[in-house]
Amino acid sequence: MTVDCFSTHSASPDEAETRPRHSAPSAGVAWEDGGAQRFDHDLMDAEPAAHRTSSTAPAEPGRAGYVLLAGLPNAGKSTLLNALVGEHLSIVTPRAQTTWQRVAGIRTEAGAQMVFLDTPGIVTNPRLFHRSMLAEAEGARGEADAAVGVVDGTSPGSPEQRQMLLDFLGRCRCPAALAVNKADHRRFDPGPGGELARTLGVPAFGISARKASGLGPLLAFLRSNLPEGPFLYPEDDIATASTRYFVRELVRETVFENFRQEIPYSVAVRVEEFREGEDPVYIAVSLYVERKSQKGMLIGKGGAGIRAVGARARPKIEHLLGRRVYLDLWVKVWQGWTRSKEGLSAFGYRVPDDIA
Ligand SMILES: Nc1nc2c(ncn2[C@@H]2O[C@H](COP(=O)(O)OP(=O)(O)O)[C@@H](O)[C@H]2O)c(=O)[nH]1
Ligand SMILES: [Mg+2]
Repeated sequence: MTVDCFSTHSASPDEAETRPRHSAPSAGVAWEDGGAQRFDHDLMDAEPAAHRTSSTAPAEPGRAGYVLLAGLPNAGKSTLLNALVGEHLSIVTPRAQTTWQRVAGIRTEAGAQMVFLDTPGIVTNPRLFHRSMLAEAEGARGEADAAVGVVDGTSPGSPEQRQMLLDFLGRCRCPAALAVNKADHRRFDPGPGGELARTLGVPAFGISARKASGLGPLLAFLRSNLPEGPFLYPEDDIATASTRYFVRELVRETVFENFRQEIPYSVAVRVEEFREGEDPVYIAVSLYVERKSQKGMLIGKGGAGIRAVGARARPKIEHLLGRRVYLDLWVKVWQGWTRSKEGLSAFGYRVPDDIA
């Protein structure tokens, strides 16, 4: 396997803050060519969950549970998760099907803890890749204590899509509500969403996930419908996944920002090394494409394409970690990974039950 390596690192180490929450050092980019790749350890998910500060699990009585966020692609599910948790946890792009795994974000308030599960959009595409994502959404539905169907108030979707959403939400065995999203948009029309809610026999709430407005009544509904019980996670936690997971997602999000057409959907990202003990933190990330021709496109002329990904992803990762980062990006080919169950499972995608 041929491998290309590209590194980006902080240009001015001395300027780094201990916790650059909103201002990361400016991007300086170095490009290195070639080099051998090591796969000697895979620490995937070996680190503790992302959290604001460390704490011990609380014993506060109250309500707690998992809340499913489900809907058609582009409805605003990931934007809503981020608004509910108050952090950028889930990838948001104007393009469909960028969330591929459930992303859990935690909101803890006095007496209630909600673990929101952002899921891939509901689609009926026979390709294994899309079926994998639908299986992920269905799996999350099975675990939910409450569900929010997110609908795009500016675009009702086709009759087939609406039926699919109805079927999907109709199979929830828990209290549910609809969030009719994008109320800030001039083309917002709550009509079709309201009709869907009536058909399902659930309440509808008009919201704007982008502006984080209208969330109060939705949250009140969820709070009163969650099971009584102790909190599931420490109060300060905002996510259940490891830092590595978010590093991977930030690189993937950047590929979506920088590339058009099929490239982003063909890229699987894997964190190969994460050396927190070093300053800057050393992170090696592999980007797998499906075909040799895509490798050339991702790398770009003279490495410009992949360097741009590194330059844009690195400040996001530095913001997440609050540390300076040396980011090594490696581009590799895994022929047809989205079409094989070995490829899907190697990158953590769910393999639908009927072909597992
Ligand atoms: N105007 C407006 N746009 C939104 C809102 N919520 C999401 N969007 C946009 O809709 C697109 C899809 O959002 P995303 O959260 O990725 O949708 P998902 O596919 O359901 O996860 C993105 O371009 C968002 O910026 C909203 O409340 N108002
Ligand atoms: Mg999404």
